[in-house]
Amino acid sequence: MWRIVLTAAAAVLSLQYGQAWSADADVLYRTHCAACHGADRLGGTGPALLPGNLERLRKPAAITTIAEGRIATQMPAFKDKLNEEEIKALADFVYTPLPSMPAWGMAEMRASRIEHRSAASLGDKPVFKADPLNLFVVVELGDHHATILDGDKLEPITRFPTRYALHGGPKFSPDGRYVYFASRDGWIAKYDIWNLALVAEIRAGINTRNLAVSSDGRFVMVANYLPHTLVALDAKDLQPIKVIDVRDDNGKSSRVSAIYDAAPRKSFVAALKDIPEVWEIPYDDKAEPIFNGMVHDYKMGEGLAVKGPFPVRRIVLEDYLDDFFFDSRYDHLIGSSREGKGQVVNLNIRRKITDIELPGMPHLGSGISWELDGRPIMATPNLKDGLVTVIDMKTWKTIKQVKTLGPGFFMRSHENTPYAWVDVFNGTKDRDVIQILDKNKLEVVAQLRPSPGKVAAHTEFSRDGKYALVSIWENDGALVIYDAQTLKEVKRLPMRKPSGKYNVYNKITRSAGTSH
Ligand code: DHE
Repeated sequence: MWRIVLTAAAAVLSLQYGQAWSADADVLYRTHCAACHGADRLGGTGPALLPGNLERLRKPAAITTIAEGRIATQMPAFKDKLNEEEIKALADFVYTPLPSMPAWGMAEMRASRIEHRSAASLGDKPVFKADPLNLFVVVELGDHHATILDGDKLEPITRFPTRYALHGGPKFSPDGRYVYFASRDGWIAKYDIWNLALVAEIRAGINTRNLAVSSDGRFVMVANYLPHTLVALDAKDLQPIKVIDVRDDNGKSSRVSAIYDAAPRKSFVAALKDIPEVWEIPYDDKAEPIFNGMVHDYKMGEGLAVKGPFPVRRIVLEDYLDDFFFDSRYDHLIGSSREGKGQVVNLNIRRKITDIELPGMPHLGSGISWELDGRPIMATPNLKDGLVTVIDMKTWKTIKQVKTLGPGFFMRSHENTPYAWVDVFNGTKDRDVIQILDKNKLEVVAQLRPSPGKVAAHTEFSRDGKYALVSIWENDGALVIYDAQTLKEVKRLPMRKPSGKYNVYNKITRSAGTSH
């Protein structure tokens, strides 16, 4: 019965808005897509499915995506469940504009904000005995919780519920006391680790990418897919300070691929998904907006000139950036598009300085760097090919493509270990393996299978590099802790699909072996 009602309602809507999709598309969407992409198509664990968000995906490619699934994402293939006509109807449906787009500006954000604890009610010493810098925050996607783990005793201190579907690395305040989380549906949460207490939450977007915390601890900047905005929050209490409309000179708006804090530059750096530009946004109070080297009084939104906090310095490129990585001084940004084109952008002279060979769809957000024979090098796993690409960061040439058992997602190391650990779970086989690369020989020298048959993913090291923690990425999963030198298992803690884990010290000191 409900199917008939829904179908009839969809037909009425379809006629009302003159849309191209058939009534059944609405039902198909609710049955197969809504759980991940949201009943309203505004995104959930999967991205929003709206014409504005699908600009870089032409309709034939969307049809292939629905049929075959999408590499490096949780998007499954539907060709065994849906016939060609149904797949086409769904593609038409997602390219149809919504009758009206929900607004998510200052007013909506302010109304969503929850202050759980006032600063005055929180003590300024840790309420536990463990080393506050050798803690791990472990995100458990299975039941949307996070665990705070003592990195010396390797025991959980507390476990608490999080918002639904956290994604990207949680980011720490410079002293390591607070951690900030972002969920795919836009919720930003501030948690006081010393007091084991949630401080505040705000919904900063409808479909959010990630967040960055300024190196002076004053600001949180949120990158959104929907709306096309960057949102600056006060790191103290998550009050919204400014919404930056993300548009080019012609008014074309864009999703934000990701935002990072470039600490030595005292600025945030954002890459845009639908406009080939990188934006640098200084949080130094005296900064001026600059456009390709010129001070630029640039217009955005309703045509307001942007002065004051968070001026935008724009660098125009020839190609989009989906994923990127920085050198240790944040002079260079190494970026790639999902199509596999790599480029190096010098942030000081504000232009691309060279193209770079990155064929296997690198996951640069997971790249790491170290010194080889006195030269800085970077290494990145690839989402499409079973390769770790190693690049000389002086010449920007590929030194080696190290063959792995399959395409990987995350690569991690530590200053005190000669090894880099890489997972290979983005392929179809050997997804339970972690491979160990020798950082000097640039060869795979060992492999671990922590739970045969179960996906093994994402490594993070303890503060001193003594232990390496690996996730068993299953609902009845675990954190498997290895001695990083002997590669022997030390301990196993049951967890619910632990995804990323983040060591406070390694993050706030910007260890070259991990993401920042
Ligand atoms: Fe992530 C980090 C992009 C899919 C788990 N992922 C990041 C970051 C980016 C990114 C830009 C760095 C943000 C940061 O740390 O602030 N991720 C993407 C994608 O474009 C991609 C391929 C498609 C998408 O759905 O958005 C993608 N990511 C996934 C997953 O399917 C994963 C495996 C499961 C999930 O949670 O959705 C996943 N991504 C992660 C994790 C990190 C991450 C655990 C943080 C790693 C770290 O150590 O910092």
